[in-house]
Amino acid sequence: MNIGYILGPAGSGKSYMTMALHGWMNQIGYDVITLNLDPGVVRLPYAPDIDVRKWVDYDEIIDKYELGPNGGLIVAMDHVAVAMDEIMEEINTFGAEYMLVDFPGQIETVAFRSSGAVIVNELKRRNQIAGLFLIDPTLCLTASSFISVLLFGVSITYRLNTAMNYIISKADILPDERLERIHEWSENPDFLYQDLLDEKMILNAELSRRIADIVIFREELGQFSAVSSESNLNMDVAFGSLQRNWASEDIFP
Ligand SMILES: Nc1nc2c(ncn2[C@@H]2O[C@H](COP(=O)(O)OP(=O)(O)OP(=O)(O)O)[C@@H](O)[C@H]2O)c(=O)[nH]1
Ligand SMILES: [Mg+2]
Repeated sequence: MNIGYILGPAGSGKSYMTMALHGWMNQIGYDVITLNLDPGVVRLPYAPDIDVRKWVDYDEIIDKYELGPNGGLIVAMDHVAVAMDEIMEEINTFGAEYMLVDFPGQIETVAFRSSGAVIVNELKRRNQIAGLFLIDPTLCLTASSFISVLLFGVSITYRLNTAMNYIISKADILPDERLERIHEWSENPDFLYQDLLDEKMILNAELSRRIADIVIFREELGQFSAVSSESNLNMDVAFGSLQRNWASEDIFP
């Protein structure tokens, strides 16, 4: 099975992207299912085929262990990890060719904890994995915020050890000139560096320079295509980037 992780900071549009890409793939005729990996989510814009909430009761965990929202999610993800055998069994009953995984808003609970490693390793067993890392347009308004979110994405990618494409979400609310500038940044780190200097981000100019060089390593991060779950803009591009990474996993297992 080819598995697509849908990742990104809180509120970046993961669940809507899961819904939109699933709808788009279905329409083309692909055999695709969805997995909700967020035990704490209250409302989803789509009906997941597999939902970890079937195995884990977030509210009960919070009450039982007297935890706050983040502590509750951490313990809930531990419970998801324990249930992974059963969850994989249910996933396999579909016999689908593709699966999209809607990650929790608090990605750290997956990326930075051992229960997350158990979950992603189970998913990876005998399957090809590729990811889409969503960047909210509000984080593309300045060079420093863009670099910050890319560093976060690189950190998550590094932890998950998964091929990843970085895409801009909610393109329908992104002005054309902003998109233009992002493309210039992605073509040439000098532009990004220049905008950092214009922002007076010169506390450590050499560090900024090096970071700009690292995050704008195009072959690694993709071309920052902009997608919209509202208008379905560039769903084909997002799918194409997943497919390229699934195919290369076939070649380099
Ligand atoms: N205009 C516009 N809004 C969007 C788009 N995708 C998502 N949104 C809005 O962004 C908000 C967050 O979207 P979600 O898909 O729930 O984001 P998420 O990353 O799953 O959020 P968490 O799981 O809580 O981290 C919602 O209010 C959506 O309506 C889009 O393509 N265009
Ligand atoms: Mg979500």
